[in-house]
Amino acid sequence: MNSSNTCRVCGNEISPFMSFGKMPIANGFLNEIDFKNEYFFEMKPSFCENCFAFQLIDQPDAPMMFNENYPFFSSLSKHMQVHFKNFADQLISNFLRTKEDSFVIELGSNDGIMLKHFKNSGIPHLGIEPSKNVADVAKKEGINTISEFFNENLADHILEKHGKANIIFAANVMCHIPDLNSVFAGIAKLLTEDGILAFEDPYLGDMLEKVSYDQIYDEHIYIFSASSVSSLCERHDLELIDVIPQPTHGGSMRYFITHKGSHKISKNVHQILENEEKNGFKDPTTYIRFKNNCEQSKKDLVSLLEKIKSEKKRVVGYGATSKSTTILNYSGIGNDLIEFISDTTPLKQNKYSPGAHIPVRSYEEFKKNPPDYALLFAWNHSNEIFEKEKDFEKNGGKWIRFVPKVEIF
Ligand code: DWN
Ligand code: ZN
Repeated sequence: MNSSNTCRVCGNEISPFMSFGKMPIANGFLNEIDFKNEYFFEMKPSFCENCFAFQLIDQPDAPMMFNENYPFFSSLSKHMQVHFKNFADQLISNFLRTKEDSFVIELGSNDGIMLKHFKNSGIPHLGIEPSKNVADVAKKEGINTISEFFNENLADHILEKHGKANIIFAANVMCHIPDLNSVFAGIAKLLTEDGILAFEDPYLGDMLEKVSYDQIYDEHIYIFSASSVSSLCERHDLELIDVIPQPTHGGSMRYFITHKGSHKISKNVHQILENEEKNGFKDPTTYIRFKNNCEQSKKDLVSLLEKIKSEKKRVVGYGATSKSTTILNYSGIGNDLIEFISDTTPLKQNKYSPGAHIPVRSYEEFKKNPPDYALLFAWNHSNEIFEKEKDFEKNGGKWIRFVPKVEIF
């Protein structure tokens, strides 16, 4: 367990502003025989008043979360495939002078969903992906990948072997890594003088506004704001030069970072920092309000599901997301309220959801026996899902969502 009562970024004292209670490994889908040995930790978020890093007090050790059984494969979403193609195109056209003489690195490259576009353009590249089974998928596609955790040490090895990188990028990865100082120190060494770090993660502003507290789970040790990213950069002589909001994963932010003084700072950066200040991101009372909103959202969801149960209607979960582990365990929702969760990932199917132990079934079962209500756990993929579920709606099926508020629609 990685526990800290001091801020992992700046060392300031921190304390939790709430507890979500006992949580299992969010992607620890399990068999019945493993119920008795299931691992739990108390999930308590906190906020650093010095460097503004929103973080968990405790996080399970990395190999408990990312290992050869990691069940999340980015390429399963068609919309995310398009998103990452666009991200790759943006980086190639804006930040690479030549293709062949460049070198790019992706941290947490998963199944190669983004890096393959660099490979296909003949750009020397390296993916770093600690979950071996996922890294193997990328390797099979001919994408150069090593299965390691990135830190300053690994950066030294890469530097020795490959030299400096023109672009380092990461998507939905940085917020998973507890020792960001080691990661940023490594990045500062690895980036060429005019190199660029581009990364994106769920944005604190969206989470506070939409009460999407399901963004918080073991893997997501941080939820970033521009203020916290900017403060982290300063510690490493780096500089936040641009930010671009993204619609993915329920509202994300893409950050562009360089060595200090090497690029012009966009006005977006000044604007977002001002907005965050104005909207109370640095004010502890904002987080007390968030806590109250989480409690209300949980009450609303449980009473809606209980009402539906009393009407003897069927509810099935749609998407066994990591996020659903937080919703189900914080709200105490189990198999009595949700019949099963439908998911397209073979590694999750015919297992049970972490902690709540709701059976996970294939998508074919959802199609064969559609419920009265589908609880939209994969709400961040709404557009993609609604496109393919027109029949469900036509046949009288209804959706339940809990972001931005609990409702049937
Ligand atoms: O940061 C992270 C993000 C990027 O991905 C990781 N820590 C883990 C993971 O989080 P998640 O599990 O909450 O991600 P998704 O993308 O919301 O998961 C969607 C789940 O729903 C997958 O298991 C696939 C499934 N799904 C489905 O059954 N039918 C997804 C779609 C689009 C569908 O149509
Ligand atoms: Zn701090």
